[in-house]
Amino acid sequence: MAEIKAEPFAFPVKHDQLALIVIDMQRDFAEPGGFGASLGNDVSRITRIVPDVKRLIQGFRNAGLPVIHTMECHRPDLSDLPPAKRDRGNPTLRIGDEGPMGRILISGEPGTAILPALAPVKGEVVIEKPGKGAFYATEFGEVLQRKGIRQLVFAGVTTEVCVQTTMREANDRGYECLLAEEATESYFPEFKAAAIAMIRAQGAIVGWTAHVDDILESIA
Ligand code: C5J
Repeated sequence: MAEIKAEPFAFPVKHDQLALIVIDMQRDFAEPGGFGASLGNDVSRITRIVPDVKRLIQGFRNAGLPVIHTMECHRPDLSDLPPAKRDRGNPTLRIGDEGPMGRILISGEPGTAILPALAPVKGEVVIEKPGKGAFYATEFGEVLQRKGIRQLVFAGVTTEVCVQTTMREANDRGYECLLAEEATESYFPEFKAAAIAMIRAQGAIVGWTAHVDDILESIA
């Protein structure tokens, strides 16, 4: 059985069932003027992981393995945005408001797009999700089933919100999940560290974590 060096123990990889899931690498979370910045966050933390996310994506593409992207966003009429989500916190710009990159986290707006360096290529699935998890109110589960995918390598942002939520949803549905440590980030370094520790605690209770180099080596 092929393995990826991982924590808390080796990940038993089945390459014919493996996909990379890139969570929400959107301008709204990574650039000044977007949603992340409107909440008072230092978005430069997010842009720093772009090179590692990029080489992970490239490795999967080179190996002919699926890359699936997600985007957190809402319909222009806000019909999929619960008031509880819109009104949460005290941002300078709320979801749906007009900002310097268009309407915040609205499908089709410039700021909602995936960062150009990580843009999907022809044939790659992009899941638009109104929640933090990728399974809620989307076709994500059906896409995975249709493609015969059972093992998910995760990259993207933020570690403790949309990445961890999706990993937990996937874990409950029977998927084996592996988080690429250098290819995920939080606005809060202590939250990233805690999420990594939680995921792999108690014998990989939510999943495994591994270094990007070790993942790439296994699919080369
Ligand atoms: C957040 C996300 N943090 N993609 N979204 O609101 O993690």
